[in-house]
Amino acid sequence: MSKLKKSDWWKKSVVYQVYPKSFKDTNGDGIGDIPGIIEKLPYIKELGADVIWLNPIYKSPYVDNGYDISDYKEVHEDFGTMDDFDELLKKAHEMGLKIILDLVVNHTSSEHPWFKKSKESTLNQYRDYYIWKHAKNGELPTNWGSSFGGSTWEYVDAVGQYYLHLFAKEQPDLNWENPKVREEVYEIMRYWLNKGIDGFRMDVINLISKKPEYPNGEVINRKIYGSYYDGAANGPRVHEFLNEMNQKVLSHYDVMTVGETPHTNADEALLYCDADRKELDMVFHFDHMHLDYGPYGKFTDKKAKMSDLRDVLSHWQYKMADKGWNSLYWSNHDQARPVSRFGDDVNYRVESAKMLGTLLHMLKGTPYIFEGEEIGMTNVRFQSIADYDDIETHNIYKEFNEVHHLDHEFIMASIHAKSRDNARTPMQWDNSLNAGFSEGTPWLKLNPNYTEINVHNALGDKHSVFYYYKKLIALRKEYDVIVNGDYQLVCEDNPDAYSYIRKNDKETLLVICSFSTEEQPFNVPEDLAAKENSLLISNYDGNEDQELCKISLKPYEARVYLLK
Ligand code: TEU
Ligand code: CA
Repeated sequence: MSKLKKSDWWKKSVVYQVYPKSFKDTNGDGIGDIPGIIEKLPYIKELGADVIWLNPIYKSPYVDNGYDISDYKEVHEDFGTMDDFDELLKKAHEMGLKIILDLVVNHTSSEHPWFKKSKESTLNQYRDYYIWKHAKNGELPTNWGSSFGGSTWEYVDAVGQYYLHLFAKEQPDLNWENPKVREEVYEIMRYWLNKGIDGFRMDVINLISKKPEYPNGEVINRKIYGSYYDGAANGPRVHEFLNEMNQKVLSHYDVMTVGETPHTNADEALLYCDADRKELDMVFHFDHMHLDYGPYGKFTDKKAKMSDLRDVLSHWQYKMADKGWNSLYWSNHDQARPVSRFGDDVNYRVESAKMLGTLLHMLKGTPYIFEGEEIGMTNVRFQSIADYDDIETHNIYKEFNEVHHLDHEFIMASIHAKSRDNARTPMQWDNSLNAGFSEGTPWLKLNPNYTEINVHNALGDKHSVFYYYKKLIALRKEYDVIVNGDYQLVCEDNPDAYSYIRKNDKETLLVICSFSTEEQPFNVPEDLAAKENSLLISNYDGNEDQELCKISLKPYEARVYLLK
């Protein structure tokens, strides 16, 4: 039915993201583990996902929850052993599930043996594995501010220089200009690929090539430091490096790759994921994640406008129409819960969660579901900053408090809206102690609403978000138009509903998603209304057999019609 190449299996796939630390604990230490993921494979299979993306499981001091790796070929002991991993991979494959791992190679942990040697003296072979600079005119080498607060430069007495860290100071940036570093990375990749994993999600992969002149960055959003993006994002050699990685490693395996690329527009994205260029399969852009940024950057408590969302997603759909491929996501381990952020988690939790699922899963691209999204898990609202774990959240609290003198309530409202811990509270399996996540004390408190919102309840209710997601995934397998059809926006001036069609030679799909909390009339364009229609899915009952010319949409209503 489809015109896809066999090696393009990822175009037909749905990815389920597992945050191992918060998924399922089997030994009572309060930390999710690999045996827990094995235990829950049937659940992921039941949902219908094809690929599991695991956040980092490697050895790490855990300053940034595993994104600071001290040994790329060891499994962190909290998660289990390499045998556990091998078993997970085997069991997943037996069930027809693929596994992709997080590749974090813009930086290592400061506890990585390479860095420990690099900072010892200026005369050793690991010296050039990292980025060392002298002060410039008595000042820091650049004005760049790190993602987690403070400067990106840290001074080391023993060598009389500063090293670069775009993230925490415990996450020194690798020097990709050094061919030895690149070979080390390729070797690590081969190690895992030879085990049989099915690909990589590549952490901030567009930051690996820095401008040689190290320009100062613009100071925005009430920050004291400048942005590092102009000097570090999509730098001069990034495509050369990724092309080399593709040629030396990826092209030898049948795998999928998705690069995380902050600060990358659709034209730049095409350079990464145009198949002819042989770099990556797709990237995660952040354009829709930035729509609710404000005077305090990400940590602004503000709602995105539907029309902006429609503009951004449509722009990416059109740009990737012929070349490249979209990755579709509402959330991940760094983002707030979608139903709280883009929907209404108080009055229309189930309806808006389903509407958001519809909108995303009917677009052209590969959908990613972050654990818990499929049961409509919501943001958490801890009252005390002490209940948060995330390094970014703590640094923001400190900065807002000490630099901007904002009051506690204001800061907590921003944290409730945007903290990464919204995504990281443990998975809610049932209404028993700790939501069935752990028999010990969980590393991060649970969202107290687990007594209501949990997998057990979802599986027992045929109207749950879970079964709706399951149906969305099943539709993708059934209708080629969902995978390959062209995208076209319709009724683009409608203030409340986002609607589009997907079209191939034979069929047309009409997708209508209301973002309004009120009932609203919706005029289906005449040429579409004139066609024979069947309703494939809707988040409200009783919509079958309606005349299509003029319909009325209930709060957060979503409908998908197949037109012939
Ligand atoms: O995130 C990269 C990234 O762009 C983040 O700065 C993101 O914008 C931020 O978390 C939003 O608040 C990746 C990982 O996904 C993240 O978990 C890591 O902390 C980071 O890289 C460093 O490895
Ligand atoms: Ca455990």
